[in-house]
Amino acid sequence: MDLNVVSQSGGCASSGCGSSADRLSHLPEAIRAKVDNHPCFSEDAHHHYARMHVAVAPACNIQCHYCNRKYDCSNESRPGVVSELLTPDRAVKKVIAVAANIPQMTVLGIAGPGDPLANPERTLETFRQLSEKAPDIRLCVSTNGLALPEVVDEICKHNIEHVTITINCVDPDVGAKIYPWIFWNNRRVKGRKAAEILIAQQQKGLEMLVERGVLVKVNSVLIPGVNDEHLKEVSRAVKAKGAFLHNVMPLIAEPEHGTFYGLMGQRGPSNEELQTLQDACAGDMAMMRHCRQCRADAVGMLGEDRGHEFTLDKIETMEIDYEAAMARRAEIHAEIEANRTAQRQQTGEAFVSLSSLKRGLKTKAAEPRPVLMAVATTGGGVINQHFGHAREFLVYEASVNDVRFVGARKVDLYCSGGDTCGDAETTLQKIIRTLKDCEAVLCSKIGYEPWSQLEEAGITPNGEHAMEPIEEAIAAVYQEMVASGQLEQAGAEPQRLTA
Ligand code: CLF
Ligand code: SF4
Repeated sequence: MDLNVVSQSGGCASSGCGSSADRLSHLPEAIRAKVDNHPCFSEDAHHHYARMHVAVAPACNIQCHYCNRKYDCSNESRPGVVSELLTPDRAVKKVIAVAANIPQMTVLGIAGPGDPLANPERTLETFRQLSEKAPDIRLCVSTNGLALPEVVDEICKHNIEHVTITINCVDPDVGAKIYPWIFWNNRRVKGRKAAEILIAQQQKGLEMLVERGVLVKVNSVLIPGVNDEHLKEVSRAVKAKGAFLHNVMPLIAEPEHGTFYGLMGQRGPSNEELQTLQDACAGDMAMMRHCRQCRADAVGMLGEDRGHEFTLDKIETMEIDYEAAMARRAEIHAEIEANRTAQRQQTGEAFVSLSSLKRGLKTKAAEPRPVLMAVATTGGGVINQHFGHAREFLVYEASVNDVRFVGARKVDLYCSGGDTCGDAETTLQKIIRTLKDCEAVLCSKIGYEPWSQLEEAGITPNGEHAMEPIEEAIAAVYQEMVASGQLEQAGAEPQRLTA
């Protein structure tokens, strides 16, 4: 079965696309059921559902040049983060507590702090207990792939439906620049030979998982000058083997993290470089663009971390009736699904109206140019956050074809009140720099000061679409921009279109 059918790249060009939620609608029912509420495997689900990680796996069997072992595995996490290590028993207690208190949680992932499959007993014991005690939670694991082929059958036994393999290259010459060594058959193997073994294991593991019906996401770290061009070939190769989704993440390399790349001054990609490469790979397979490079002990919606609410001492004091919590979770999931259906319908109508714009054009040259817009949201798929409270903005591209998600951009908190107000101007300038390629910011509210500075920077603040579904609101703002004539392409015959 070809699983590579989710298009997040704009997809159908002619008649107006469905929303990101609709882009799953053509998948076979069995696959859709596995991804529809997984916040990483479905872009739309990440607005509505949460995940958690438990850090049970301390050891690693390879060395990546972007990793310092004092910190979490950088194959999924932001470098420089240290997670609290748990035993499998404690991890299971924590999952039960979180699942009972955060009803949106649908997935438990193990992603570090080392490589989960280099710690097979701890990882598999955690999964084994959870598949018995919390059968309504999906299980997910992330690995560098070296030990994968040997544990694939164990993974399947424990009901693990989603696996992520970090594959940065399919060429050992490229690999030799990323991995100084691997630990293989009780000895350290270095250089090209190490990369050759790692690549062979990753590819074999991927094939074995696909054969067994497990959904595989491939993560790749984009390292400018090392594997940037090569990642297009990686995307083609993993698609051909049946991977479901490709997540190209930016290298984060700072000297203070003490990694090889950080210390040697290897730079990470700009937002534009990342987006260009994701677009180039999107021709070959479905791309994940909403990854937040979570901690190995992250809890909550993607982009938020509620781990401090579930420390071991707090968990000890919680009385949990998991049967009752499961029933409540099921009710809340039904409410979420009803909301999603309503949002899909509203967004679908907005998209039909977008496509009518296109039909009204005389020539391709007259087509209004696409526009990037940033959105402040706390989740739920709607515009519901004050500009000053946003810690990240979701960036979308609107065009006459559709509205597509481009990526999440983290920012410092502009308005935290109290003593930090003296820094506000500087922080605001940083936010404006982060959003410099956007032409509008949609939020529930915004203060006078940021409003005027955004306008001065050529970014139009917009608080008129509070509580509306994101894609619908963006489509409406885009149509207003088209109608005002501000998006006409240079040299095109002027047109005045109405939505
Ligand atoms: Fe965790 Fe990873 Fe499973 Fe998701 S995270 S193990 S697939 S449940 Fe998701 Fe976080 Fe990105 Fe990972 S946003 S870092 S891709
Ligand atoms: Fe670090 Fe993860 Fe690479 Fe291991 S696989 S070296 S933990 S980034």
